[in-house]
Parts: sequence; structure tokens; C-alpha cells
Amino acid sequence: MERSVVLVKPDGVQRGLIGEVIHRFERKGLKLVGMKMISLDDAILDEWYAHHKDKSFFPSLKSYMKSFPVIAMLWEGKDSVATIRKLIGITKSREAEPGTIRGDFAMSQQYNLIHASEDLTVAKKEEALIFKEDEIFPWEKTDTSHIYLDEELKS
Ligand code: 3AN
Repeated sequence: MERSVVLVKPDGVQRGLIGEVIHRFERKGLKLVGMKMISLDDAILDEWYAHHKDKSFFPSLKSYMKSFPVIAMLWEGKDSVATIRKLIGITKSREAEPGTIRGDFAMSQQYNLIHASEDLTVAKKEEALIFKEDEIFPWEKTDTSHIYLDEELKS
């Protein structure tokens, strides 16, 4: 099963949307296998947003991400990386589809509430940056057979 890293960013924490995010992912059938509040620092952010380091918004993005703590979560599920990207919506929140988290709750391109790993390679890198091995919990979710067909679990 894939694991995806999700951050409720400083604006999501300030706006009281931590529970809303968890609620949506839980109802979808995803499994929460790690969660903590952390303050991001330059070392993590330079690595995290390395692909944006030459963009004009990079300094502002970094100071925003450091401004308040974030909630980091690890969500597990079949094809969870792509599925979660659909649930969060596109970067420019005011144009994000209604029904997505950004589409329903945000207006900004920078203050867009939530981060989710872009692909599986990035997800693995982000997981290693944030979570120690003993912070990841491979618990058994007993309703799994009601969420997936047996064949889906095998493939
Ligand atoms: P996403 O979070 O949708 O994967 P990325 O990876 O393109 O988007 O950008 C990372 C973060 O950088 C965004 N979540 C947003 O906070 C910020 N960002 C992206 N584009 C801009 C922009 N044009 N102006 C300001 N901030 C931006």
C-alpha cells in the first residue's frame, strides 16, 4: 500500500481546519499511520521545496511555512498518493474544483491550506524527512474488507 505525506499548513492550523482534513481522509477510507505537530525549519524546507528554490515566491513560501507549526500526517491506501492529490485540489485555490479541500476552503495560491506528496518518489523522500521509524504505526484497520475488494488488495 502506498503512503502519502500530508501537511496541514500554518493557515490550515490557524483556521481550525485540522479536523476537517482528517475527517475527509478518514471518510474516504484512507488509513492514518502517523501524525504529529512540528515546526518546519530551513533544513527541511530547503529539501522539501528544492524544486522551487529559484522561484520568486520561494522566500515568502519558506517564511510562511515556518511562521507557525504544521500538522504532518502519513496516510496509507491503494494509490493513495494520486487519490489524495485529487482530494486536495489544484495549487491556485480559488480555481480549485468545489468538493476539493482547497476548492471548498481556500482562495490563495500560497495560503492553500494543505500539502500532499506529488508522486510516490517524493512521498518516500518526504516520509523520511519528517517521520522516524517508531512514529509510523502499521495497525490493522478492521473495516478494510469493506473498503477494498480482495483483488484490489493483492494487486
Ligand atoms: P502543490 O502544493 O499544489 O503541489 P507546488 O508544489 O507547485 O504546489 O507549490 C508548493 C507550494 O508553493 C504551494 N502549496 C504554495 O503554497 C506555494 N506556491 C506555489 N505557487 C505559488 C505562487 N505562484 N505564488 C506563491 N506561492 C506559490
